[in-house]
Amino acid sequence: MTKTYQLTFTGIKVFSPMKIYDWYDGPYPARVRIALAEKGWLLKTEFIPINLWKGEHKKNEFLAINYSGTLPVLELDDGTLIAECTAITQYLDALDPSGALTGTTPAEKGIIHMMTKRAEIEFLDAVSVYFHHATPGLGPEVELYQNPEWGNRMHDKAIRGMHYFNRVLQTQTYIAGDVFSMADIAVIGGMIFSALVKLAVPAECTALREWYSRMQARPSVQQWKAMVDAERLQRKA
Ligand code: GTS
Repeated sequence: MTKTYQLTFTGIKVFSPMKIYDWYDGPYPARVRIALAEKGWLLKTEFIPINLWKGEHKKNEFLAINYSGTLPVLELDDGTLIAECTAITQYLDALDPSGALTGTTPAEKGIIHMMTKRAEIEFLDAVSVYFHHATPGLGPEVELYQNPEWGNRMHDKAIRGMHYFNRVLQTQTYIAGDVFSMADIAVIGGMIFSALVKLAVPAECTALREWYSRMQARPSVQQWKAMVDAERLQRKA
């Protein structure tokens, strides 16, 4: 049985820490960390580092945890493993429907799902393929196959994606409409990855830039950033 919430003798539900396998400054892990922060659970979560730069995510030990060899992965108290940022976010939302990140009405749920998928396909995943194929990526020990032509195509796709989301944001406040959602978090992941690989947001994408400034001011994003900065400092020391 999942014991993420436990009922105490006073009848008050208390939080039992969740376990997440991730790498502290990764853009996909950022999506789940920001979702956790939105719910006020970031500092109550246990993070187990899987070092991407050493290729730990491709070792058999981790592949037994996630067949896809990617981060993040959520492990529940009973050993249940949930990979994929969208699936993890959906799980968190089901625990706390009050701050819905995945929608409340059927239409909202459908649109948020669609825009999240679009954020991945058209932007975030494209930036990721660019990183792994057209740049040194995680280094020669980890990147055993690279296809720079494919990577560069994905670079162009990501830029097209930025223009698409810029158009979306010219007529609405958030990626999936008028409420902040998992779709915004997916595009934030794309922006974080773009910054890491020095993929600049085109100057003419003013709506996207303005939206990102608003997102960066959000307490959840600031909390994620503070956590990453603290760990970066700690690792340097
Ligand atoms: N579809 C997956 C999800 O949404 O969770 C993709 C996860 C993913 O690609 N995660 C990255 C990864 O494991 C983590 S990070 O690059 O953002 O830090 N990449 C390693 C690799 O070799 O692809």
